[in-house]
Amino acid sequence: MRSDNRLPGWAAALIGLVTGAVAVGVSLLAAGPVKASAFPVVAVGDAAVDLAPAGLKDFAIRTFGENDKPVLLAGILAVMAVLAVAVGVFAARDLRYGLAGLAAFGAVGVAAVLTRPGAGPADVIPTVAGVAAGAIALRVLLRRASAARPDDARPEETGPPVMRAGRDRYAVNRRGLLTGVLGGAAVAGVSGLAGRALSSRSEVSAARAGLVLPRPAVPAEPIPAGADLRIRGLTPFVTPSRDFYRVDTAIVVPQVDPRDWTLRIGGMVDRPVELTLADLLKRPLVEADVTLCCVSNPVGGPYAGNARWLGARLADVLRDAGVRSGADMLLSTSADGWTCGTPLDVVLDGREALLAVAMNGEALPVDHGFPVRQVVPGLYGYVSATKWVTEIKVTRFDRDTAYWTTRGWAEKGPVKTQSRIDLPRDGARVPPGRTVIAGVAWAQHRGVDAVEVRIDGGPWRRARLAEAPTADTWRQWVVDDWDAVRGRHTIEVRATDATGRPQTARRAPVTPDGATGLHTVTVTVA
Ligand SMILES: Nc1nc2c(c(=O)[nH]1)N[C@H]1C(S)=C(S)[C@@H](COP(=O)(O)O)O[C@H]1N2
Ligand SMILES: [Mo]
Repeated sequence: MRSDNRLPGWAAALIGLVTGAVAVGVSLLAAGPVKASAFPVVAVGDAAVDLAPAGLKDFAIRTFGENDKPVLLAGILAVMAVLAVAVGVFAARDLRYGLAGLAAFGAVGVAAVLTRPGAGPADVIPTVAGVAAGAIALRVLLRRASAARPDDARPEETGPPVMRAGRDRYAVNRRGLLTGVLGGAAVAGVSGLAGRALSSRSEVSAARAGLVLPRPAVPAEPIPAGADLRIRGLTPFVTPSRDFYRVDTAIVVPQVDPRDWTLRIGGMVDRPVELTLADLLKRPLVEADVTLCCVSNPVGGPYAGNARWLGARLADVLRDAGVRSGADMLLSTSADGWTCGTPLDVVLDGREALLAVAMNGEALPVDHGFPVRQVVPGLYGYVSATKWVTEIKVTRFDRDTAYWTTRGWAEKGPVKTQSRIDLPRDGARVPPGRTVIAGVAWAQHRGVDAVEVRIDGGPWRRARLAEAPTADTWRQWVVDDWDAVRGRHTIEVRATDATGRPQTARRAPVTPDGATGLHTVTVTVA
């Protein structure tokens, strides 16, 4: 199989790239009807997220924000492109080397796919199909491109004329290569697009659209008119679902069919139960306004949002199962295997800890945990807000650990009091005169009692607080009597919670249990 007609490097590289593209396209097509996590590129990405050191998540969020996943996927594709070029170059020497390289690719893909939670044997099909298609493409492309040198041309060969590269050593059948490359690119493109279409025309979004939500047995009070100061540029009191921040480890979010969904509750309980969605919707549903925030939110950062949730009380569901004494933690697991440890006493203390089915009057968006997620006021998301939740084990902190706590984050994650300046923006230029300073502050479940602002290190001045329906949401605040004079000015904010504790000015990083410090912006008045 050794070829005497060495292809020029560029041709071998091109063949490798097209081979890789065919493999990726065909595996995406094969994964379409299976599931996203069986697409090896995504599986490798998911595995990389899980294996990455804790500091890297933090770095990724800080650097790329909510684009961290597209950036990771682009990185993986770039690495694959380099490896594909290598496959092409080796295959040009000897097809067997190229095939061995493809097989190694496939082995990594199969390993990644099989280590995904809930993976079954059928999940390797997309990888195997992709590698097989890649192998065929590699063979065909090499055949088409390799031109027989005139001295060893066999008589029956009647193909297009042999083009010889400048240096005599290399020969390439350019037309054969070109048509092969175009054909390969077409196969890759069509199968990739078809695969994407298959997976996005998902039954889950149709089922979500068809879900009929019961009326709340315990409706929330209407949001007071004074909760939203309606100042342009100020974060609205209710975050529209499409603008709600998203933080999770899923590269492609789990598609959970509500008809198959169940929630198993076991561990230290008297009566393990398994609820269907219909069971859950039969329970009295409670509506609650709750502000969620992420422990990875830097001071002044965007990872907080406020929504009206509808769900069953988690405490009632647990009481039905009969929690045994000695338990102090709920270990919840999502459909994609992510886990979360929530302090049991917090869930049972009477606050509106929910198994939520709706957000802002609609079934949960798939990105935010459809069909069911946890919402617990007063705890950071990583210890409370399990999306796509499928299992809750009643257990103990000294027996079980969860996804982030095994990666250096604190076991318990009570939300720290925070305040943020939305207006004026950091670095803004504003004209002299009356200038509005406004933002939001949160101390979920304790409530915000005061917000103060200080300019250029001067005296603290009280901000006017907007109303808040409960202690579980953030509060808007405004200072509207600042007479800004020309020059550069620094504005700081601090909140005091309803227990009377002012927010600490001491700066702490997000790890291990949430950032502290005062949000500070600098503006130029000119
Ligand atoms: N299944 C699952 N649920 C999860 C996470 C996750 O990675 N996987 N991340 C948690 C974290 S860290 C936060 S801050 C919240 C964010 O919820 P949101 O994406 O709806 O804003 O979800 C929590 N629930
Ligand atoms: Mo988070």
